[in-house]
This record gives sequence, structure tokens and C-alpha cells, in this order.
Amino acid sequence: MSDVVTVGSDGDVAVVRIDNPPVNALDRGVREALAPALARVAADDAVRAVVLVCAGRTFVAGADIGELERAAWSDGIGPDMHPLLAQVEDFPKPIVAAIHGTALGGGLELAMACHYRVAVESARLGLPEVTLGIIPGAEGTQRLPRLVGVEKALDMGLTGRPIAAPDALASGLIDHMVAGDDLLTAATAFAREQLARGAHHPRTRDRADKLGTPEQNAPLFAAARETARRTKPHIPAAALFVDAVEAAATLPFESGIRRERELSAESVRSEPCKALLHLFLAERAATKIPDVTRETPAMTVNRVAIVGAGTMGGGIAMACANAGISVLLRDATSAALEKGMESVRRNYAASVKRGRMTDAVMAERLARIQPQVGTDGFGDADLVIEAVFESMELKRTIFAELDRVTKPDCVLATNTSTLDIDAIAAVTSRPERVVGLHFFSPANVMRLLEIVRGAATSPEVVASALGLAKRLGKIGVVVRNLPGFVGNRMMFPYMYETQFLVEEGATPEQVDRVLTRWGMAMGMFAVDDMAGLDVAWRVRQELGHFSDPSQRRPLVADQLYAMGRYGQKTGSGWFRYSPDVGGGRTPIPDPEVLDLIARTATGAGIARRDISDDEIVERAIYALINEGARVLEDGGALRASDIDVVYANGYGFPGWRGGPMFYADRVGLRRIHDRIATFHRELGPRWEPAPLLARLAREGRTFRELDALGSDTAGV
Ligand code: 3H9
Repeated sequence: MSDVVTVGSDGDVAVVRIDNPPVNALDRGVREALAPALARVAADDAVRAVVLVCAGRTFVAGADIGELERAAWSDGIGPDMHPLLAQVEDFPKPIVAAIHGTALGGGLELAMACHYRVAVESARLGLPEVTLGIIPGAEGTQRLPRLVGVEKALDMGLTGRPIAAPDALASGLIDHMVAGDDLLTAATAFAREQLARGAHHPRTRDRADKLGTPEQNAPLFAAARETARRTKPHIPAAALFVDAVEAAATLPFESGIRRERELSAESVRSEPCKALLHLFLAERAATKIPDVTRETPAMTVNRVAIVGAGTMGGGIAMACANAGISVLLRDATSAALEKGMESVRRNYAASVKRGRMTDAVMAERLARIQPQVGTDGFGDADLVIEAVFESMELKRTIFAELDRVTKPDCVLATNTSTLDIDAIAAVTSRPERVVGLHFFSPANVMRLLEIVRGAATSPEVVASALGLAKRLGKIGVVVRNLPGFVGNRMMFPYMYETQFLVEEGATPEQVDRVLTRWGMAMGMFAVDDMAGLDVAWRVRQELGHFSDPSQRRPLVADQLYAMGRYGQKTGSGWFRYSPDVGGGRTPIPDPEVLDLIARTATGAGIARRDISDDEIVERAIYALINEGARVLEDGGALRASDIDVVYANGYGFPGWRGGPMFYADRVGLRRIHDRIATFHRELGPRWEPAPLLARLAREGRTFRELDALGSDTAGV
């Protein structure tokens, strides 16, 4: 028998254990081992009941995503789980699924085919398939509504959010919640109780008591279709999931699963599915760094000190406190500190008001943040994160001080988004323990963390930073110390192109409408207004953009800056803002800006014309892609897929398009290259195609193939 499935026994109860690290995915090896193991148990007269349990940190967390990805790129037919599920449900002896960790996707589908489910209180159960652009394809769309009812099943499948064990018990998804941690003993006892009751062991597929009537269900399906349209308009799997649940409520089980199979294949073949599976795997690939292995010692960060209690410092303090880490939050004056803490308190209070946390949890988190003016206690910190104003001089002064007051193995991090990490590290005696931790605002919410590796940063420090990112619930992407790192470096050509477009005749409103319709979370002008035109102005100076006078430079942003139109915070920028409209955050087109743009452009001799929506998309998004190719060439990122992770998690790039580099592959690099070459001829030198893009286009290759080879780019 294979090691991935073993059979033990506790008297007359057989214990079938799946052991397929890291998350017991139901891959081919498990399926092929489970079927004969169950067959043997069925034939063993000494066995009267079975407990199905998993080793390691979790119950089966789903089908094997690698297998699904292969299906998505071929015929859309995923692994066939049906024979195994039929074997389980028709098993002649009761089978109890014993659940800990997460029972997700195919894992929950397997558990629902068992006669009973028991779980520890900390377990979570769900069908997250929609987040991968697919629908459950192992009979889950047919069994879940039979267990929890149509309404709850629709909600679970459309959000993809797992539910906690108490909720699962209340809704009928599990039959028993285990007090304490001894799952196996409790599950075995539960199995014996069922034997003692001499009960008929229920098959989920025979249940119809929760399926409702057509009259009851009609409004539920209508509402669910509306939710799918509203919340996931670009992901076909959402509406297909509703169709599948409707099949459960209207067709016999066998017909229902046939329908599920068709709908599942349709979802797997869809373009958003390829993109979302790509991103899932890309996020995990991003944590693999050539000189950082499982053996690389990583420091466990227990105590963090933060310098600077502004928006970023406060947000980082909250991110740490939320993850159970104690924080010393320092600022230069008690007034600045009080202002920072007030904003932290307001933020938590808003979460309590929205029902996202209790007063007790808020108090606990606030108690983890200790505000202070001096550096008391910094000697005990494992990590200090500096989050002050973007000034090299100030940062160097702070780092020299930190070097003196912290213990020698303390990691010193800077939250700079633009400055050279090596120049900061140079003032310390430990450049190998200096790293950039570029959080995105609001730091307690945004998932991206750019981990900026300086020339001397050691593998241990990179490993520690990746560990911290995971602990904070963030996705760490390791990038090189090149100006703008990855995200901001790519954003500037994209931003400038949108500014050139308005000079040539588009409007900020048109550009933002086109970009958001295309899928960006926000338009570029709204982003600029939110981040602050003053901030963008400073970064332009810092990075020395347009220092070459022969370069075409955007003409309007500097004027808006000079007028004090910094964006949302001053009530006007590219747009106008009014406290009465969307709380001062909704952009309102401003005729004054349109007039300024027209006057400026005409004055500079720029021909004004109607700009098509297609041109806006191509110029904005291709500018991003071309710079992305340069980032790869320079070794700024280790892989094209890392860039996708950065953009999808930090810059509002639509996940269902897979990130800019994945999107480029799908459009076709030759086509992208040829358009860029045309722009180069028509619009000037800024559009020179990146050599890497030109080479891949010529060779008929893709960024994805480049990643698979893993050899063409420099290491991070
Ligand atoms: C499905 O089931 C379809 C069905 O309807 C059937 C269709 C026929 N497969 O996230 P982590 C790996 S769709 C393969 O860092 P955590 C992951 O790559 C699936 N591998 O851990 C990583 O590998 P490495 C529905 C998987 O503790 C390692 O596990 N299920 C899978 O932060 C650790 O991952 C889901 O969507 C997988 N399914 O979180 C659940 N899952 O160490 C997807 C993980 O080499 N998974 N790996 O980098 C998750 O949400 C999280 O991984 C989980 C653990 C919550 C389980």
C-alpha cells in the first residue's frame, strides 16, 4: 500500500488516513491509493465502521491545483472524482469524515460523500472554487444544497468564503463538533454511537428535505444571479455555479451531477479560470527564492518597533497587532504620536461598528501597540520598521541611531517606496540585516508587501521577511533595489501615458471610465488624486524623471501641483471632491481642469483629437507591460509571475486577467510588440520596445515559458 493512504484500526473501527503534505490535496496518487484501501476495508469482516482522517495540518484542502491547471490549458476536463465518491457514499459500512484545519473544495466534496462529518471547533469548511474561476466539480454543487439548503449553498459558493465549524454544525454541514483537540478519539466514538443506534447511514444524495420548492427557490436563484452579475461580472463560474445549484434543486441526483460536469468543464475552459489559477500558483511561486531554502534559518519576529506614527506607520502597527505581534510605535513628538494613535483607534472603532470585530478584540489589539517618543525597549526588538517621510537624510540619521540602540541581530527595515536601500544600509554596521519592507496603503488592509533586497541583504533576512509577510496575512514578493522597485517603477510610464492621452484629447473622466471598465479597480487619475499629486511630484524629483530635456514630459500635473491641487486631501486634483458626494472621495469632473488641459496642450502645439477607448487601453496597459519587460531584464523581479502578483495585489489590476505579464501573453507578445513599435514611430522614444519583449516576440515565446525555463533572468 502507498504511504499516502494508510489503514489502522481501533477495535472494530478502521482508521483510513490520508498523508499527502503539504495540504493533503486529492491528487491522483491519493485517489489511486484511497480506492483500493477502502475496498480492502469493505471486505474486512472485523471492521464495522470507518473514520477518514488526515495527517498533518489539515483535512483535504482541495483537488490538486496543478492538475486543474493542466486541464484548463487542455480540454477543460479535470480529474474524475466520481468513481471514488460513489465508492464512499455507497460504502457498506458507515464512514465518518474527521475534519481539522480546512476542508475545502474537493476536500469538502469528499467529506460530503461520507455518511457523517465531525470537526474540531477551529476547522473551516468551504467551496472556494469560484475564487479560482471554476465551479466545484466533484458533486459539491449537488450535495451542499442537500445538506445546508439552497440559500446557504448559494452564499457559500458565490463568496467562496469558508465557514467555521459552529456555523457548519448549525447549518447541518457537519453532524458533530468535537470539544478539544482529540479528533480521532471523538470521531471513533461518534462512529460507534452510530453503530449502536443501529441507524440507517444517510447518503447525502438521498436527501431532499432542504431543497425547497420551485416557488421558494425562484427568488433565491434570481437574487443569486444578480449577486453573480454584480460581484463577479467577469468570472463565468459565478453564474455557472448558480445554474449547477438550480440543477440540484430540480433534477434527480444522477442528472444533476451530469449537468455539474458540463458546467464545470465550461468554467475550467474559461479565460478567467486560467488567469486565476495562474495567480494562485504565482503567489506560491513568489515565495521560492533560489538562495533561500527550507534550511535557511528565519527569525521569528515577536517584537516589532516602528519609527513614524503617520498613516503608514500606524497601518503597519495595526497589521502587526492584528497578527498578535507586540509593537512599539515611536514618533518624534507626543502630538504626532497622539494623532497617529487617534487614527489607529478610529480605524479599529470603524471595524467594530461594521461588526467585523468585537470591543474586546479591539481592546486586545490596541493594547499590543505601545506609543512612545523615545527608543526605550528598542533593544529588545527583533525588527524595526522605519516609516518616516521620504527623505534620505532623515532616514540615514534614523538608521545610524537604530544601529546603536538595537541588538546586533535585530533586522532594520525601511518602508521607503523610492529610496536606495543600499545607501541607507551603508550608515549601519549591519548592511546584511537591512531590508526594504514596502507596505501599501492602507497597510493593515493591502495584501502586497514588496520585500526589497539590497546588495548585502542576507538570505536569512529575506527568509525572515517572507515569514513575517505570511504571518501578517500578506503576500511577500522579493524585488531588487532598483529605482521604484517593481510596482512604482512600472506605474510611472503607465501614469504618464494617461497624462499624455488627456493632452492629446481624452479627458481624465474618459480615461478612468475606460480603465475601470477594462477591469482596473480604479482609474489612474483617481489613484493619483488619492495618493496625492504632491507625493507623485516628490517621487518625480526623487527618481529624476524627465531630467533629459529631449524627453516629452507631461505638462499638466506640475501645474496642478503648483496650484495646490493635491487631490482628495485638498478637495481638488485632476477631479473635484465634495464632502456631500461619496464622503469626499468620489471624483467629480472639473471643467476648470479640462480647460487647463486644453489651453496647455494647444499652447504646446499638441494636436487635439478624439481618442478611442481602445487606444486608451492599449497605450496605458502596454506602457505597463513594456516597463515590466524591462524590470525582468534588469533582474528587478525574479519572474514575470512575480510582477503579476505585485500588480494584482497592490495596484488593482484585475485578477481575472492574471496580471499584466500574463495578460500580455494571452494577447500575444508579437501583437503587443508590433503595437509598441508603432507607438515608438508615432509617439517617440519613450515607446522603444523593451529588448526582452522584442526577443520573445521574435522567437514566438511567452513570459510564462520564460518563467518555466527560469534561466533567462538574473536572480533576486
Ligand atoms: C477543487 O478542489 C476543485 C474540486 O471541485 C474538484 C474538481 C474536480 N493543490 O497556501 P499555502 C500548496 S479546487 C495543490 O502557503 P496556508 C501550496 O502550493 C481547490 N497544492 O498554505 C503550497 O505549496 P508550497 C479548492 C496546494 O497554510 C502549500 O500547499 N481548494 C493546494 O497559508 C501551502 O500553501 C482551494 O482552493 C492544492 N489545492 O494555507 C484551497 N493548496 O509549500 C487552496 C495549497 O510548495 N489552498 N497547496 O509552496 C488554500 O487556500 C491554502 O493553501 C490553505 C493553506 C488554506 C489550504
